[in-house]
Amino acid sequence: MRERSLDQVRNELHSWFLRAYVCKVGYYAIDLYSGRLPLGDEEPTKYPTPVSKADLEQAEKTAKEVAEPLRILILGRSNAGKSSLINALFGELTTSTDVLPDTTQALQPFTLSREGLTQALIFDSPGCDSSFFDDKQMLAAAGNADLILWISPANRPDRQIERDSLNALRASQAVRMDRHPPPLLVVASFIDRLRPVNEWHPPYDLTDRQDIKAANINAAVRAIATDLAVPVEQVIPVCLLEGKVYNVDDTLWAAILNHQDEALRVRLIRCLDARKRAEDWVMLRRQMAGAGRFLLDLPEILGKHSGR
Ligand SMILES: Nc1nc2c(ncn2[C@@H]2O[C@H](COP(=O)(O)OP(=O)(O)OP(=O)(O)O)[C@@H](O)[C@H]2O)c(=O)[nH]1
Ligand SMILES: [Mg+2]
Repeated sequence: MRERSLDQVRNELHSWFLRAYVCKVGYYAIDLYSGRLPLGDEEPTKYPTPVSKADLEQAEKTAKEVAEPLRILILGRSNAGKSSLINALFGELTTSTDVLPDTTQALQPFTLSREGLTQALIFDSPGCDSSFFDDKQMLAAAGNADLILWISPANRPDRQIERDSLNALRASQAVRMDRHPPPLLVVASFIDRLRPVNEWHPPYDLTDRQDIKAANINAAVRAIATDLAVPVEQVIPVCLLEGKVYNVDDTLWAAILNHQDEALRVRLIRCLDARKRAEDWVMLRRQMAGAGRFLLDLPEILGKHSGR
């Protein structure tokens, strides 16, 4: 009798494991051969992911049902002009800036709606060299970003801190084979502080070698591109000082829009990943429920067989 009961349990377990196994294999086979196409019919960006939903609530203080926003992350060292860039993009005072470092002490989302740009969440951040923002926090924020704007002050040639942070960022992106790294634009701020310091007569033609200020801006852009290992055309020189803002609404904005398609692809893969995680949880829950039901039924099954 005991042997027969054990046989029965073994058979039940065997078929349960087999079912779970077929389920899992089927799931990953679809995932693999469909090139990570969504398993459902719905557009994966139609609703915000849980992380964006929380950020939208923080930014808007209301819970609206909107599509997944494009997530733009501003990074850079302390006092680089990260918050000033937010204000320049919004055209009004949106976040605090100060000559003292560590003015921004936490990641702060803002909703950004501009013509030509998909509804976006733009994140101000503390400096990458600040005690308020360690590498882990920076990498987590970058892992959820579709476009990164790295602010580098043109008048500070000591860029090792920035290079180290960017290297950490690139290393973390390199190991994520399932994700596409977000495009990175470098915004060279403080160009008004380049020599001759007292001269400020924009617009500047960077190809004009006779103009010392323009030549110095050009040299700083090239130095930043080399120091941070980015293509020179991805470095945009700007001035972000309130009242003196230069090159943001035209050149920087055009560069952001130029990278929008790539950023939207990053958003799609990010949403597919979020959906897959959610589906994994649903499947795990289902399997746990199935296993629970089987274990609950087990005494009855055993009783039936022992009574036979
Ligand atoms: N001259 C000049 N000043 C700038 C420029 N960008 C920012 N500033 C000034 O630099 C100071 C620091 O700017 P923030 O925007 O607060 O810099 P941040 O990167 O947000 O700094 P933290 O939040 O402390 O990390 C402020 O006083 C700004 O007005 C610029 O392009 N030129
Ligand atoms: Mg700030």
